[in-house]
Amino acid sequence: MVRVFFLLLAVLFVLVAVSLQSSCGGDEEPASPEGAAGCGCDKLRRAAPGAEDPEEEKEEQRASREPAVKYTAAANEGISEMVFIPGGEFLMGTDSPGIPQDGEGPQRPVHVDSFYMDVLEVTNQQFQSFIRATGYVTEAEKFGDSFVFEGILGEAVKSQITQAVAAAPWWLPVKGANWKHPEGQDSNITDRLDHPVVHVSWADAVAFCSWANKRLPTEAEWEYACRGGLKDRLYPWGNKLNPKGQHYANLWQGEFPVHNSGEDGYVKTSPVKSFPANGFGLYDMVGNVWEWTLDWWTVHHTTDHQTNPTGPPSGQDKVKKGGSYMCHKSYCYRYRCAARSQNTPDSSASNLGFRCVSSEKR
Ligand SMILES: [Ca+2]
Ligand SMILES: [Ca+2]
Repeated sequence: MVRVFFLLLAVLFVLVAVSLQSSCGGDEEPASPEGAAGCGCDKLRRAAPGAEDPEEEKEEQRASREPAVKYTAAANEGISEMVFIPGGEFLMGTDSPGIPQDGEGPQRPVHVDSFYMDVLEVTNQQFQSFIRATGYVTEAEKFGDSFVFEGILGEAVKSQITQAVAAAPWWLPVKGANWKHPEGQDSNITDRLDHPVVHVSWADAVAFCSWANKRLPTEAEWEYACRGGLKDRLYPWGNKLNPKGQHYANLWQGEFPVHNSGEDGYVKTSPVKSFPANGFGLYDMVGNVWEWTLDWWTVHHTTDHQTNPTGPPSGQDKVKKGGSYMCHKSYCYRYRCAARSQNTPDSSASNLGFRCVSSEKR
């Protein structure tokens, strides 16, 4: 049925009205780690009116340095458990990049100060508390749509869609899709309050963390935390994807994008904490949903030793880390700590979420 849908898609007028390129999509590339470079992860991009407006760009750049929206943090006490991440030195990136074009290398010495990090990806329940307390309206709600992976959509919704992302046709802009209606108006989060929130833009994530008196992690903090105290390993738990035949993250098993066997138990998002924590006690650092970071995107990195790096001062895209339930080695080998991808800050999708950090205990 999915193949039939792709055939239909091929004859449909493909508009790239919103080229939001979130996560791991597959790619027209062959099934090899190198092929993962073209997963279309960076194609999800809203063709926002006025995107060329230099004033708007400046505004976005200012927003990268300070929370876009500040809220009182009343009523959010204990909203999410945090764990202490002891600061230290680590090797960021890799000299054996799975996807060199993503700027995974070179490996470089970095120091990060101690901080606290949410143990879990921010859940629907937590995001719902934020919305109820503040009346915040997400960007996807303002735009009126968001990107949903076609493999998790019902036929009725799919039949009404006449657009797709040219470079990644499995991404469909779905009317009415947002954090509380993940697959469009007919869906809801009632039975997945303990799943990570999705369809949140970078600004939405910043707004939530600000409300909780927290902030997004820098890419360096995120990667340091991902490694869980291990040195130069691929994954938060080591170098083997499935030690002793066990799954350690919610990823994609099967042939992307046509068949997800769900061998790890989930074909979509999973409840947070469904897989083992890493050495720092953090869950789902790789897989489940991509996680926004504070940094602007660049693929050029200095090899000089850095302390608490925060990325370039400006840019067009924000860095996201960790891969998602859509990641498979053949198309999106991005569920490694050194892996990275990017999206425009206003992008949102059915596999992109976040977690917050704080320099002080919350
Ligand atoms: Ca899975
Ligand atoms: Ca994750």
